Amino acid sequence: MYSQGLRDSKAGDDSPELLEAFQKRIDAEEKIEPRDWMPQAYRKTLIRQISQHAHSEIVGQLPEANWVTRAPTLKRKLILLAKIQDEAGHGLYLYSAAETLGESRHKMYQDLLSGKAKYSSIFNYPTLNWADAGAVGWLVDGAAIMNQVALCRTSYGPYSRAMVRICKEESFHQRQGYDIMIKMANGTPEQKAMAQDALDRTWWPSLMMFGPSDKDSTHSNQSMKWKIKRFSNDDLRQKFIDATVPQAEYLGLTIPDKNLKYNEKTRHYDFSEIIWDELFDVIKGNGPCNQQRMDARNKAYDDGAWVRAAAATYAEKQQNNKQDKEVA
Ligand code: BYC
Repeated sequence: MYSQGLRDSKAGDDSPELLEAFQKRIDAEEKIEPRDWMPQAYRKTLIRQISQHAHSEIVGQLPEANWVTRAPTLKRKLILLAKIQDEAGHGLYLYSAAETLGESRHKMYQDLLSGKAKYSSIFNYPTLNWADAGAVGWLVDGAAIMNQVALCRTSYGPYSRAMVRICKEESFHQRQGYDIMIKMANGTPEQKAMAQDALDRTWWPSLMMFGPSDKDSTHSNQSMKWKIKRFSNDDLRQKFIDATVPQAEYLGLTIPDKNLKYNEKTRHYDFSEIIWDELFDVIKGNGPCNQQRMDARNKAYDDGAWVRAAAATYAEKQQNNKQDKEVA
């Protein structure tokens, strides 16, 4: 943990002057840096959001990992491996960004493993056919980019800087997914049916990635005031739908929503009500793959115990050698 000299209030004693000065900095679009004064609730909200984001990147490797051994060509396998490796990197940048707020990586990770911390609902759905690897890249990474491009302008400096690099990589991920979809949609009738099936199953869960509707979002108001979030959940969801419908049309695939229709007046697509009970159920741990995902993360952690022990022993030896040299 490399954050030192944290400066914020004790619970409840944020003075109005400090809060006002802080809000002025936010309104002036100044970035807040790790050693700056910040309200305790701002710090807490960031630790919550950034650590959940990091967990999503780490757990998000699992659905695609399902296809590494069965990717149809060596080239597809290499691309998929590179993408999954990028997701691990994103998780690490994000844990580092959260550490600058004074939270230890160990604590964040334990919260994931115990089921206390959330991660994105989307990763609790299975990837059943090869076209799912395409749909994940196209829709899941596509939704992620829509949300993350906005986060490049988030008010907390380390988070916004991490997002710039992450977005560059996510845009490659989205394109590789769409490239798989193009191939499948223009392939044999069976391949096109697989692409349609993947879209049918991934569409609604990808819309749920943006979170509950604005009226049910507990954190949005305050997070928007602090410019942690730059757009509301519903606004980003709408942007994503507007951008994605023409892409589905180009593929010759049908988005599974009978009410999806361009509205000339609003210049946006109208769409059906999302089944919110499904989102809340998955968040509570009752999605199709929640248990499988948690078991996989816990097993990886347990299997890696010897690596952590070896690394700690090596670090200790290095430290002792350094001290010996200093004494000599
Ligand atoms: N799933 O008040 P709200 C990726 C929770 S990974 C689960 O609107 P907020 C990728 C929410 O946490 C990209 N939980 O919250 C990786 C809150 O619970 P708590 C992941 C959800 O924070 C590998 C409660 O519901 N992206 O790209 O203002 C392969 C109330 O919600 C969800 C990020 O993490 C959900 N879908 O807004 C491929 C982006 N939605 O904490 C791709 C960063 C809501 O009170 N995060 N909840 O217990 C954000 O932008 C915001 O946190 C959210 C939610 C928009 C997700």
